[in-house]
Amino acid sequence: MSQYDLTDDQREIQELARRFTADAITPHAAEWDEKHIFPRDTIKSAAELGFGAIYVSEESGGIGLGRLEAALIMEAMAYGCPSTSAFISIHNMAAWMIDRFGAQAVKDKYLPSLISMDRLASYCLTEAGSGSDAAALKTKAVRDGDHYIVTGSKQFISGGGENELYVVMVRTGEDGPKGISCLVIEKDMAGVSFGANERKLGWHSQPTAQVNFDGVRVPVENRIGDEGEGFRIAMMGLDGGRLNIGACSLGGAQRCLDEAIGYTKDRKQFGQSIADFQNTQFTLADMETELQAARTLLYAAAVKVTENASDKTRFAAMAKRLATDTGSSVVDRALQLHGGYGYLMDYPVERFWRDLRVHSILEGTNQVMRMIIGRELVRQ
Ligand code: FAD
Ligand code: 2MC
Repeated sequence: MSQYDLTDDQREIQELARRFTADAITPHAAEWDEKHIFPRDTIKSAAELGFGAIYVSEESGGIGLGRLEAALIMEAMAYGCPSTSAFISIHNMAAWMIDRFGAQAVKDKYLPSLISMDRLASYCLTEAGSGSDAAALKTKAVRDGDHYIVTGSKQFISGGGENELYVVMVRTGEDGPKGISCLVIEKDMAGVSFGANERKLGWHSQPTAQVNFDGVRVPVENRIGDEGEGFRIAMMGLDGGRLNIGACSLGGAQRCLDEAIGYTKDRKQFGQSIADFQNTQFTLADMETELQAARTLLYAAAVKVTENASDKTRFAAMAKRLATDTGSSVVDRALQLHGGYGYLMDYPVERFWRDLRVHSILEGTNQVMRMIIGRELVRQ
């Protein structure tokens, strides 16, 4: 076994996720997209394979895998539907934050239902006035005895209005990152409300909505980590989330590369398969090469996050940047190779083109990724 190859266990988990995707995701993804169906039952069935708690510890009831295994699962599921795969990734990020930083009481309260995906979790950092500058968030949590009173609003929340639990970054102290804490807030707590489901270019299989808090009383025991630790916890969650979003781009792009190979072999123009044109083969060659390069970096970054390497954040940012940009570029070329048919909803490529576009924006824009990478380079 080569140093750079997957282990047998990793191949097994990849195969499991691929089979699940082929059976439960791929046949339905176009309909979910077209009709804006949120596939709650399919998501729940992913939990039966442990995919609701991929890197929640075994001690807490998760399957305790590493970030490379998580990336393999996300990549495999994105081959069918990047939007649904990414949704499951966000749930995993929230569950991991509770497991890694929560006290036993909050873990006992929430983890079992998150692991089984009877309850689904959102991650709430962004606000209308603070997207890239996340540490400027204003949602306020004021202590009142055994509770916090939470007031404010979160923007663009994946799963907003649908999910039962919200892992929310709130301000409990001073301005800036050190005044931020992390609370678990339930959908049914008094004072929680939701904006309309956003109308989006892609990611149609999942809702995105504003989440509003109007004097919501949240027990202090729902805090994850200490007061003032919320920003660091949020960023550590995103180290893994960014890998997964990158993996979703890789899976989606791989699907489109495979579609493009099949299509160009079948389609004839000028009396021959368009796959026989050198331009087609060169285009396919570049797509494959760039995809493999991005995948290699992403898998290396995933190992660094698992091992808590000192440069893990930079590697996760580099991997997210490269995988999402490469993914979109590969899908765009696949669409071009389909000619006019690539633009039609009769073929899957246009859906992947729309779904992957947002991966360069969310979980930190690719400009923010460059900022994280560049800052560290000049600091060294
Ligand atoms: P801005 O921060 O206003 O950025 C606008 C532009 O300015 C971008 O191109 C950006 O790169 C650039 N820019 C900003 N600062 C700099 C800088 N310093 N240097 C160079 N360029 C800069 N958030 C959550 O918390 N939870 C979710 O579940 C969630 N889900 C989402 C789902 C969808 C479909 C979308 C679209 C967004 C979601 N988000 C979520 C929010 C997402 O993380 C933000 O949209 C993203 O971080 C960018 O913030 P912004 O939209 O406010 O853009
Ligand atoms: N791990 C651990 N600690 C971290 C960290 C990480 N990955 N990143 C930052 N920190 C710490 C950092 O060390 C510092 O602590 P200290 O002062 O003790 O050293 C503290 O957090 C503040 O960090 P910075 O000084 O880097 O904060 P700054 O405000 O300058 O910039 C930036 C942070 C821009 C990197 C951050 O705001 C960011 O990532 N912005 C993008 C926002 C984002 O990704 N949003 C995604 C929302 S979720 C989503 O889209 C979904 C679909 C779910």
